[in-house]
Amino acid sequence: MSYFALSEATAAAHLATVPVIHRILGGTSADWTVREVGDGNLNLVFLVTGPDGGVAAKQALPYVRMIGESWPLPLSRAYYERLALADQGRLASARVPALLHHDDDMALTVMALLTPHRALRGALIEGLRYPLLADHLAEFLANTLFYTSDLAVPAAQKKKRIAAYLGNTAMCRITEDLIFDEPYFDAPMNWHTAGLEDVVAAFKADTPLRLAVQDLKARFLAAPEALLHGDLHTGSIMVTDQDTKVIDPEFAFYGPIGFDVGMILANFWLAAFAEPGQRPGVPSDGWLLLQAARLWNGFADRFGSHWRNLDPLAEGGALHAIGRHAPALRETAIAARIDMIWRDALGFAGCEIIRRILGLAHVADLESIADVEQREACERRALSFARALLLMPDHFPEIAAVHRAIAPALLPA
Ligand code: SR1
Ligand code: MG
Repeated sequence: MSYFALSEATAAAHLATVPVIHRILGGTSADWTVREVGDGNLNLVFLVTGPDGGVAAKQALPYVRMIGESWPLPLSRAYYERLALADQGRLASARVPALLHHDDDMALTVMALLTPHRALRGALIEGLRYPLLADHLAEFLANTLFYTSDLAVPAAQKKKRIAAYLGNTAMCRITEDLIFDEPYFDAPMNWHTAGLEDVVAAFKADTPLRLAVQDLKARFLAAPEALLHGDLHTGSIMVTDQDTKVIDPEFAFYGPIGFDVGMILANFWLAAFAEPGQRPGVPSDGWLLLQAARLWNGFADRFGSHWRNLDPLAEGGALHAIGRHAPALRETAIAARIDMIWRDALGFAGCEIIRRILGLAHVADLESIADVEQREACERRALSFARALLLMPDHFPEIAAVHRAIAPALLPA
């Protein structure tokens, strides 16, 4: 079938041609309810419910939804998303939605309906708390990043997996431009809260900052360490009290492990910086920073455990060999590797915070602060912190040091 964009009017009839979907929904397509709920920047998302159950159908558009047809984007991103969902599903099955159906021609992926889940970003803005969230995210990150890396996968096999994702260039290009370049020059689609003009000008003129960001761009471009989600912000996470699912891996490719880790930490930190503006006068309960710490520490612990649990006699990945030839060095190697990931994550987090305030794609955590002066104050504090992450990583040898630096910014406005 050749591609056409589905609508609320046509989605049911189209999905009714897929037997597995028909079985899950029950009845006939006339009994089904379809709602298009996509609120991300790129795609259509249909929630379809029938007498017996529901599904979520995600369809790529041939352009960037938030901008329109003037910014074309290949449908092939749906192919890479399905590939990543399958790979991540093997490594962290409880943390990704079940894949039910995929159609490359229609750029359509149908997944189990996540209910009663909701997107994490909106829930955090409302001040909701989730007891298992940080552990679940640590599990997702450690499993997907460790078990696709050179620690676990033999070199020839790993190169084949890198190759399998190499074509996702248009999505990588969005990240290359929007995160690492555009916030630092007068890109036409940049925008910012009124009042931040001095910071915009200062960042453009900040040579050490721009060079630090370029170093991270170089890591992003040329460090295929593991299969990344590639866009791990709080809008890509669905939650309930008991469950966490990571969705939307359409930016997936093999890149530096610290990128995924830094993206999600940055989004927790952005939520924390937004809190005083969201709830003026209310002291922070510190939960967001606690989650960031639990997430990082949980990730580092699991990453180390996965390494220690590798079969010492198996071939494993190329970086596993040291464990066989020099077992006494293994603990040092684990600590050094985790430290490298931490350093990268700090830098990538700094880039993410800056682009979410000065670039094209902002976050609702800050944008929903109605009082412009409050918003500007929160954003100034976040930008100054992000600059410190990029230029003074030695000041933050562990996450507790980061949180000591952030804490004063969380005092009631
Ligand atoms: C044009 S796409 C803008 C942003 O939305 C996606 O979710 C990614 O974060 C991308 O950078
Ligand atoms: Mg997305």
